[in-house]
Amino acid sequence: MTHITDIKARQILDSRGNPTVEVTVFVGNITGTASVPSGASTGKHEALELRDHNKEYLGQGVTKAIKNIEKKIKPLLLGTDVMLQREIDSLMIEKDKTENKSRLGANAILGVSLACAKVAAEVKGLTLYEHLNETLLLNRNPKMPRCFFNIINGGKHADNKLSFQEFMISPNFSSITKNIQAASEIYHHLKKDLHEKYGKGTTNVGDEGGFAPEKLNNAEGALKILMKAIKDAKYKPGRNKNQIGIAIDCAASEFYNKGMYKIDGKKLSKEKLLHFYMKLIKKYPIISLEDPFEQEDFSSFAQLKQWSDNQKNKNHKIQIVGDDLTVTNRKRIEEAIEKDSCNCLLLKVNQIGTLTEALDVARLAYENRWKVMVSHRSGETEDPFIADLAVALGDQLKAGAPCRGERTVKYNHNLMNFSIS
Ligand code: 2PG
Ligand code: MG
Repeated sequence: MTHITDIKARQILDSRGNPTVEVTVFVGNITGTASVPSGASTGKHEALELRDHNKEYLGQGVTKAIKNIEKKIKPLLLGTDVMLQREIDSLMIEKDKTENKSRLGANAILGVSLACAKVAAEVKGLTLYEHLNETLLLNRNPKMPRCFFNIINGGKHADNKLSFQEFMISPNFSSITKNIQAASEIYHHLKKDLHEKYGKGTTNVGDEGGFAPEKLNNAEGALKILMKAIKDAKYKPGRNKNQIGIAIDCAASEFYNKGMYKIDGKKLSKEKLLHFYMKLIKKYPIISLEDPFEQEDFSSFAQLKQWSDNQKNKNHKIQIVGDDLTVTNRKRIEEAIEKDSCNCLLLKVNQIGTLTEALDVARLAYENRWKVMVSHRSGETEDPFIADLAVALGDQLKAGAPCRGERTVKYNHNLMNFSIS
């Protein structure tokens, strides 16, 4: 028996203390439970997260989404074969009938979609990553992802003056165990270095577990102290094997206004910002830049990518990641492919709202020789789903700092599977 016999949903709290959706899908007495994350620097074109907008929880409650699961989605899916993920997701999309899943709520739909995958894996007797890998039809073996640890937080994720949202390190050893160890050691050296340079009270952490020092107020200051922490921890910053690369999520839409970028106290045109990135790439071992320009500017992304592709020095050929630009949405990704704006897709399941659509665009990205970086949201839960998804895709994972339970649960989950290389 593999048909859905019951669906239950409840409101739980996410890592920022806001309500979110948790769903359990039943196949007889076998269950799968999944919860839905939530972003802060959300792209304009993301699927809609349905919130109550009433007096409870400052309007952030998700009881409408829960009701939609109980009253609309459950009757629709009872009796459906849980192995048919595509059919399940299509039924919900058809019932919703909107472009951005605003009728049922992308949070309602996604909770059910992910919980179905979990129970299907259980029914098959597979791990979730094995089941997802099979569902993907990718012809790739599961593999431990390269991890990106966000250890300095700014932008919308922190109460400080840094304009760029995430400063990440990405250790490049061949084992996940060693990469997590290196990230943790660098993280603790960074804490010491911040204390020494800026004094006490500077190592409080932001939404994703990275430090958010108030006195550190510009991108180069952050890059310099990252380099110091890497060296203090006795690692080598760099772009090669056994070195530590640096990645930035600029989240540029958040500091863009009327044609200008307000960054670290200065106002820059897109041309000046492009030159600033070129300078940083030449000076620091940056391997990946996410959302360097605002979410409608496909052509500035493309200009940076072309400049980087054409560099003779292979160290300056970097990864350009689309997040707010592409929002895990097929149409936006097709536009980015056509305009040659990126070479890596940030994959966030809740930006689009079903697992099937997310897996489809991961395939589309690979067909076009892009990389895929599976990503958490700044508001997370204790659900390690994305850790399995990243292993199933065998590429890259960003899941925050090696600190705070809702982040470490993802890394720890993969450590438990470290026998897969
Ligand atoms: C991002 C994400 C996750 P948020 O911009 O990549 O780091 O942030 O979830 O706030 O959109
Ligand atoms: Mg981003």
